[in-house]
Amino acid sequence: MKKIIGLLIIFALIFIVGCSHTNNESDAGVGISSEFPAPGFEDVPEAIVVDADLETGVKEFNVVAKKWEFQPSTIEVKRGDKVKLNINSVDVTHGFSLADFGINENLAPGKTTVVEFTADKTGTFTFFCSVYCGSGHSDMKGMLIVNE
Ligand SMILES: [Cu+2]
Repeated sequence: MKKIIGLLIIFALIFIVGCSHTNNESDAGVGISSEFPAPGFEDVPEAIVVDADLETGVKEFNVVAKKWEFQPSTIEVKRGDKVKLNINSVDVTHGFSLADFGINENLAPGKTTVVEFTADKTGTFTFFCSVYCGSGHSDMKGMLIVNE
Protein backbone atom coordinates (compact mmCIF):
# COMPACT_ATOMS: atom_id res chain seq x y z
CA MET A 1 0.00 0.00 0.00
CA LYS A 2 2.72 2.49 1.03
CA LYS A 3 4.80 1.39 -1.95
CA ILE A 4 1.92 2.30 -4.25
CA ILE A 5 1.69 5.74 -2.62
CA GLY A 6 5.47 6.09 -3.05
CA LEU A 7 5.17 5.24 -6.75
CA LEU A 8 2.36 7.78 -7.13
CA ILE A 9 4.59 10.44 -5.53
CA ILE A 10 7.39 9.56 -7.95
CA PHE A 11 4.98 9.77 -10.89
CA ALA A 12 3.74 13.10 -9.55
CA LEU A 13 7.34 14.37 -9.35
CA ILE A 14 8.00 13.21 -12.92
CA PHE A 15 4.83 14.99 -13.99
CA ILE A 16 5.89 18.19 -12.18
CA VAL A 17 9.39 17.99 -13.72
CA GLY A 18 7.81 17.49 -17.11
CA CYS A 19 5.58 20.54 -16.62
CA SER A 20 8.40 22.78 -15.44
CA HIS A 21 10.50 21.78 -18.44
CA THR A 22 7.63 22.68 -20.73
CA ASN A 23 7.38 26.05 -19.01
CA ASN A 24 11.11 26.60 -19.31
CA GLU A 25 11.03 25.91 -23.02
CA SER A 26 8.24 28.42 -23.55
CA ASP A 27 10.10 30.90 -21.32
CA ALA A 28 13.24 30.37 -23.41
CA GLY A 29 11.13 30.99 -26.50
CA VAL A 30 10.31 34.48 -25.31
CA GLY A 31 13.89 35.13 -24.26
CA ILE A 32 13.86 34.45 -20.47
CA SER A 33 16.63 31.87 -20.39
CA SER A 34 18.23 32.98 -17.09
CA GLU A 35 15.60 31.03 -15.05
CA PHE A 36 16.40 27.80 -16.80
CA PRO A 37 18.88 26.16 -14.32
CA ALA A 38 17.03 26.97 -11.07
CA PRO A 39 14.01 24.63 -11.41
CA GLY A 40 16.28 21.75 -12.46
CA PHE A 41 18.37 22.07 -9.28
CA GLU A 42 15.22 22.07 -7.15
CA ASP A 43 13.74 18.97 -8.76
CA VAL A 44 16.74 16.66 -8.37
CA PRO A 45 17.15 16.70 -4.53
CA GLU A 46 13.38 16.22 -4.03
CA ALA A 47 13.45 13.00 -6.03
CA ILE A 48 16.42 11.68 -4.01
CA VAL A 49 14.66 12.36 -0.67
CA VAL A 50 11.65 10.28 -1.74
CA ASP A 51 13.88 7.33 -2.65
CA ALA A 52 15.78 7.54 0.66
CA ASP A 53 12.56 7.49 2.70
CA LEU A 54 11.36 4.39 0.88
CA GLU A 55 14.68 2.61 1.52
CA THR A 56 14.97 3.23 5.26
CA GLY A 57 11.67 1.45 5.96
CA VAL A 58 10.93 3.78 8.90
CA LYS A 59 7.23 4.45 9.44
CA GLU A 60 6.87 7.65 11.41
CA PHE A 61 3.67 8.74 13.14
CA ASN A 62 2.80 11.86 15.09
CA VAL A 63 0.51 10.86 17.94
CA VAL A 64 -1.35 13.17 20.31
CA ALA A 65 -2.03 11.95 23.86
CA LYS A 66 -4.78 13.76 25.74
CA LYS A 67 -7.63 13.09 28.17
CA TRP A 68 -8.63 10.39 27.34
CA GLU A 69 -7.46 9.20 24.00
CA PHE A 70 -4.59 8.70 21.62
CA GLN A 71 -4.93 10.29 18.19
CA PRO A 72 -4.68 8.39 15.95
CA SER A 73 -5.91 5.47 18.02
CA THR A 74 -5.13 2.91 15.32
CA ILE A 75 -1.64 2.60 13.89
CA GLU A 76 -1.11 0.21 11.02
CA VAL A 77 2.28 -1.01 9.78
CA LYS A 78 3.84 -4.00 8.09
CA ARG A 79 5.95 -6.67 9.74
CA GLY A 80 9.60 -5.67 9.64
CA ASP A 81 8.87 -1.94 9.63
CA LYS A 82 10.88 0.25 11.94
CA VAL A 83 8.21 2.28 13.72
CA LYS A 84 8.84 5.72 15.15
CA LEU A 85 6.10 7.33 17.24
CA ASN A 86 6.40 11.00 18.18
CA ILE A 87 3.90 11.17 21.04
CA ASN A 88 2.90 14.62 22.20
CA SER A 89 1.01 14.87 25.49
CA VAL A 90 -1.01 18.07 25.33
CA ASP A 91 -2.55 18.22 28.82
CA VAL A 92 -1.32 16.15 31.78
CA THR A 93 1.20 13.38 32.32
CA HIS A 94 0.17 10.22 30.50
CA GLY A 95 1.93 6.98 29.80
CA PHE A 96 2.38 4.87 26.69
CA SER A 97 2.47 1.14 27.27
CA LEU A 98 2.83 -1.31 24.40
CA ALA A 99 3.54 -4.38 26.48
CA ASP A 100 3.87 -6.82 23.57
CA PHE A 101 6.95 -4.89 22.43
CA GLY A 102 8.32 -4.20 25.92
CA ILE A 103 7.51 -0.50 25.79
CA ASN A 104 6.32 1.66 28.69
CA GLU A 105 7.15 5.36 28.53
CA ASN A 106 6.10 8.33 30.60
CA LEU A 107 4.66 11.16 28.53
CA ALA A 108 5.43 14.47 30.21
CA PRO A 109 2.89 17.23 29.57
CA GLY A 110 3.73 19.61 26.74
CA LYS A 111 6.55 17.40 25.50
CA THR A 112 7.04 14.99 22.64
CA THR A 113 8.30 11.55 23.60
CA VAL A 114 9.86 9.46 20.86
CA VAL A 115 9.14 5.72 20.93
CA GLU A 116 10.95 3.49 18.46
CA PHE A 117 10.69 -0.23 17.87
CA THR A 118 10.71 -2.80 15.10
CA ALA A 119 7.35 -4.41 14.32
CA ASP A 120 8.80 -7.93 14.26
CA LYS A 121 5.55 -9.87 14.74
CA THR A 122 2.15 -9.74 13.11
CA GLY A 123 -1.14 -9.26 14.89
CA THR A 124 -3.24 -6.67 16.69
CA PHE A 125 -1.71 -5.27 19.86
CA THR A 126 -3.27 -2.91 22.39
CA PHE A 127 -1.42 0.11 23.71
CA PHE A 128 -2.77 2.08 26.64
CA CYS A 129 -2.12 4.90 29.04
CA SER A 130 -0.08 3.63 31.97
CA VAL A 131 -0.21 6.70 34.22
CA TYR A 132 -3.46 7.45 36.01
CA CYS A 133 -4.86 10.61 34.45
CA GLY A 134 -8.46 10.90 35.65
CA SER A 135 -11.87 9.34 35.26
CA GLY A 136 -11.42 8.26 31.63
CA HIS A 137 -7.96 6.77 32.16
CA SER A 138 -8.99 3.14 31.71
CA ASP A 139 -10.53 3.94 28.30
CA MET A 140 -7.39 5.64 27.01
CA LYS A 141 -6.07 3.05 24.62
CA GLY A 142 -5.45 2.22 21.00
CA MET A 143 -4.39 -0.49 18.60
CA LEU A 144 -1.23 -1.32 16.75
CA ILE A 145 -1.95 -3.50 13.72
CA VAL A 146 1.03 -5.27 12.19
CA ASN A 147 0.24 -6.84 8.83
CA GLU A 148 2.23 -9.56 7.07
CU1 LIG B 1 -4.04 7.73 31.95
